[in-house]
Amino acid sequence: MRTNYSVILLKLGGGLLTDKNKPNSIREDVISSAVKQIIDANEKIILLHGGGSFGHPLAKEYSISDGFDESIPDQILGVAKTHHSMIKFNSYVIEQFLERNYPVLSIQTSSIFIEKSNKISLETLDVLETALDLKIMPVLYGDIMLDKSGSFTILSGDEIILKLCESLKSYSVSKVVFAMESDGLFKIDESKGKKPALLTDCYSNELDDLILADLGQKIDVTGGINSKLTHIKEICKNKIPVQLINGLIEGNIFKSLKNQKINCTNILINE
Ligand code: IP8
Repeated sequence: MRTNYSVILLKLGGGLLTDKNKPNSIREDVISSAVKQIIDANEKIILLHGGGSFGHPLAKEYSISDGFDESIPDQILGVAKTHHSMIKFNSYVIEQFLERNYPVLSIQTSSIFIEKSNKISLETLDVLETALDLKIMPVLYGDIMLDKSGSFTILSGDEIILKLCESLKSYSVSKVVFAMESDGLFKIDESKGKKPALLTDCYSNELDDLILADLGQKIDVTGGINSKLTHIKEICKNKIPVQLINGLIEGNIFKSLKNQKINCTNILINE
């Protein structure tokens, strides 16, 4: 029995949860604090996390985002290894919730998304929406995605968020929150000698004129800040506000989920 509930989509960036410079390294304190804040907030949420030091190094080593390439040794094995590495990372996150007796359900991204004729197709949302109905928090993650034409790629957490914003049927998304390692988006500030300045409140129709400062993404195979901006623009087309927050600042995740004021980037929707 579904009514039209609203849900928050929260992505914990892989760079926030892991040390991207060290393969398979977990920032235990950061994850533990994020988990606690999400439980304390007690809101209806779909949680996503990025690949961090589990997904990106392998995806890069085997050029998974570029698709099937016979000339790359063991590339197919690399697809399997990348997926398995994400499962291990995801299991750690899931365990943190279960240890605190909070019901979560890991949903395998590569089992519900597939690429068909250059379009990402979402096979079913039923599991996700039924989990929400049952007050279980679905948890998805950046993963490999198979392509019906006999190839594959990487599906990032940002892309999953966009797809969910476009496709959820019984739930409306009240906002999308990206928890990252910085306070939000930084723009080039001409008045300050082109020094980067935090973009605080901004309307979605102002996004096209933005020149963002790229503060470095290191090993990211799914694109840097400009790719994030592209996704944000698409999310906003669905009339959904977006907030980018610093997940390293204690309490920020909780405050964001509770709509309390924080120093961050808020992308607001034009009426
Ligand atoms: O960190 C990438 O997801 P993202 C996932 O959300 C993999 O871009 C497997 C690299």
